[in-house]
Formats: sequence, structure tokens, C-alpha cells
Amino acid sequence: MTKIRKLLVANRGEIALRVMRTAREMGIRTVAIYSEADRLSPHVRYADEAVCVGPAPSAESYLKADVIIDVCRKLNVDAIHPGYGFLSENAAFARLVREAGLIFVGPSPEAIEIMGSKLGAKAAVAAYNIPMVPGTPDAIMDRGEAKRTAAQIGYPILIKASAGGGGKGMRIVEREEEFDEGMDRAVSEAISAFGDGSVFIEKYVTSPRHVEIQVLGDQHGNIIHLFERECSVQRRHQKVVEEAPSAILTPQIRAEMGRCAVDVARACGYYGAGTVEFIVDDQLNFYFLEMNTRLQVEHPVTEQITGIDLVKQMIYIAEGKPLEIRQEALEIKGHAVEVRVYAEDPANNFLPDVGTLHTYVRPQGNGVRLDDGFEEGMTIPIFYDPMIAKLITYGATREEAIEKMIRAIDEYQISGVQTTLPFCRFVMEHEAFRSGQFDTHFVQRYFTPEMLQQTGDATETRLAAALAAYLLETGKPKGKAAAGEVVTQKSKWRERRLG
Ligand code: MV4
Repeated sequence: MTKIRKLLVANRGEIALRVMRTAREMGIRTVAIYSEADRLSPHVRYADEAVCVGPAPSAESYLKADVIIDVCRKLNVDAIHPGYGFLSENAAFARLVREAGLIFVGPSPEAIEIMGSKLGAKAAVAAYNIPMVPGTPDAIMDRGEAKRTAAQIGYPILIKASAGGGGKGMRIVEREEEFDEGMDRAVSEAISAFGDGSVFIEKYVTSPRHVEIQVLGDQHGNIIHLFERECSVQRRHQKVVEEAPSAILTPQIRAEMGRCAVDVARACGYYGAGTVEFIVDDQLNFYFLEMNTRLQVEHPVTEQITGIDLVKQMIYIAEGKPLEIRQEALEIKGHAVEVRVYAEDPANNFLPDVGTLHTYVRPQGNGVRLDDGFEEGMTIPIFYDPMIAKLITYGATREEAIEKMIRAIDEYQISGVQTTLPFCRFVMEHEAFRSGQFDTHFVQRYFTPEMLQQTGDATETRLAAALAAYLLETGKPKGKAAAGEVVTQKSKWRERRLG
């Protein structure tokens, strides 16, 4: 047991703040690192100490492992929390941290390594009874043999890069005639993207849902799961909406998936917070795909329905404490939905629209959680992911959480950049989302930019939004309305559908 007294957060934006808030609650001093582009960021001001680690590009700042470890030595830091992205799933970094005598708030380098390879993950779980999509268990060495396997499992098949993840390095092959071309492309893509041309094949599940299970393991071999998150609403492998629990799982399937996820974690001696990713077909069969060895962007929905602070648990685990939460004591309470608010223009193919947040008014109230890393007047840098915030709502039921989300989206005032908020509202209102009958093709199947009913050109829309925000903030009813006069506010997007 090593008490962490000072924690460096090797990240930026909302997740750096999220981690530091919990650290502060635990009486742990915090150190921020930042790039020259993030000098004025809230995460820098929030920390007890902050150190600039380099210029704006990530490779020259947030990814500088040696510089970050040097900062730890100079400031007497005990532990590093990597957040997500950047160095969070870098086994070599986790190893360097350990060798420097520091605590990595996350899994062992060995677990990161095993799960960083999809084939490594499959091999590791082979000793357990984990359902997997039919396919080849090893990297393809012999094309003739692979073709015979493909014919056996039946087309369409999917060629996947072992080193890939999050949809990178995947290729659908519809019939045997396309096999060779698919292989060639998949291999060369894998080599250029990951420096590793290992690929394998799987039966292509055509309309899956993406359901993942949150796990927590301690350094004494105890592992629990904290139920699922449904992440099927995504666009080009970028998640847009996440929720917990999933609208389709039965208690029985949930328990089975949970057991499998715990076994996957056990298979690699996992400790820390991790996520086991499954796809679920239309018959509710589930298949293990991969494991993410980090705290995920969408972790707040799990925190809302379980009441557990995942970062706090990660820190206890890193200190060597045994888990105090029993699986039997865990239950799902209520329903949580998260939408990711990006500085992207949904009316223009989701092109990043970085710029200055001229207006930035946050939604508030019962059941609303906003994890963000920006303030009014700040400029969103072009160097990093353009996510502005995660908006999370929590209610007793799924319907209540969705209603709250629509209300919160309508309260959220952002001008200066286009955001995905109108698109998120579109999802919340959609019948397929409402009914829970959707899969990973939701966006492709149902969304066209015209549905946002944005009239006029972008400038006009932007001006209108800025004006609306200005009026809300300044003049408006007070003083202008005579006694007894009724003042009505127009909905920002469009009238609510009734009933
Ligand atoms: C699949 C699949 C269908 N069949 N594997 C995409 C991300 C990566 N983690 C795995 N992915 C998929 N693997 C088989 N055998 C469909 C997907 C997939 C997907 C999975 C989860 C969430 C969104 C997705 C979007 C497209 C495809």
C-alpha cells in the first residue's frame, strides 16, 4: 500500500479536470501539464501546480514521456494518471513510469500489451469460455487456407488488423472474388497505420449493436463488472451517444456478459479500470471483440447508474488497496445518457469547426452533468480532438433521461463555432432511438443534414445563434415588458413535438 500524495495528470481538457476533481476530493495534490496552446485552459488553473511541457503539437508536448517523467521527479510526484488517448494505452510509457519508481494509475504494461493486439487478446482468453465471432485465431500466413476458412464461415467476412482498434484497419469482403484485393488493402493499410501487417478474418456481423462492459480489478486478483454501456450510435467509429444501461439487455444476458468480461480481465491479470467490448447481434448473441485498457470517454454514464466514482477506484487500486465493492452489492439505479458535443458542423459533413466560443452558457439543473474543459471566450485549438464537452443526463427511467437531455441541449448556448448539439437533439427525438430499436448503422441509415432544418448559409445561422444568445444574456424581458404583458420565448431549434 503506497498512499498517493501528489498526482500528475498527463492529459488536457475535460478529462484532466475530471481526474483532478476526484484527486482533490481525496486530499491528493494535483499537477497539470500543458502545451503552449493550452496556457489558458481551465485544467491548468485548476491544478495545484502546472508545468508547460512543450509546443502545441501532441508529439512535442502531451506525448513527451521523458519530459513528463522529469516533471514528476522535480515536483516530487508519486503517480501519473494518463486519462484517455495520448499515453494512456502505451505499454512502453507505463513501463517507464514504473521504472522511474512512480505509480501508473492504470493497468500493468503487460496487460496493456496483450490487449493492444487483437490476436493477443483472443489468444489470452482462449482458455476461458468466451463467445467470439467465427474466424481465424491467428494472423493469416497462407491465403489459400484463409480463403478456405472464409468459405467455411460464409461471406461477408471482415478482415481486421491485429494492431487496429476503434475501426481502423478493417475491410469488409462481400464475396470470394474480392478476397485477394481486400487482403492486399488491409495488409498495406495495417503496415502504414500500425507498422504491423498482421491481419485475421472474422464472419461479418452485419447489423450489430456495440455494447461494452466496465470492469474494475485490484492488484489482489479481485475483479468486478459495473454493467454495460450501449454505444451503438456512432459515426465513422466515433461515438456520438452513449447510455447505461442498454435498452435491450435482459438481466440474464447482462449477467452472462458481465461474467465473460470479468473472465477477459482475469485472462490478462487485469487491474485498474477497463472496458470489454462486445458486439450483439439481432438475436442477442454477444461476441467478445477487444478490451480497452483505459478510462473511457463515456465512463460517466456508468458512474451515474452505479454511484461509483471510477477515478477514485482507479486511484485506490493504484495504491494497492483491495476492492471494497462486492459484485452482489452492485445494482443499476436509473438511466444515464451522454452526448458528445464536438466543434464540428453536422450540416457540413461534420467538418471540424474550431474557433472561439463567443457565447458559452452551460445547461444546469436536476439530473444534468456537464464534463467540459472550456470557458466562454476561449479558442478551441486545432491541434487536438475537437470535443468541447460531454453532456450527461440522469433520470429514473430511460425516457426521463432522454427528456432531460433534450431540455439540457436546449439550454446549452454556444456561439462562435458550429457544434454537434443539433445533431444530438435529432438523435434524442428519433423514433428508432426512442424505441431502442437501433444498431451501429443508425446515423448512416437515418441522418441527412437537411434534418437539422438549418436555413440560410452558415454565417447567417451563426449570426442568428449569436444574436439569440446575446438577447438571452442581456436585455430581454426585464424592463422591456409592461406589467401584465406575456413574453414568450422561441425554441432554439424547433417546436417540441407534443405527446
Ligand atoms: C465487427 C463488426 C461486425 N462483425 N466485427 C468496429 C470497431 C472495432 N472495435 C470492431 N468493429 C466492428 N467489428 C465483426 N466480426 C462490426 C464492427 C463495427 C462496429 C463495432 C462497434 C461499434 C461500431 C461499429 C461500426 C461499424 C462496424
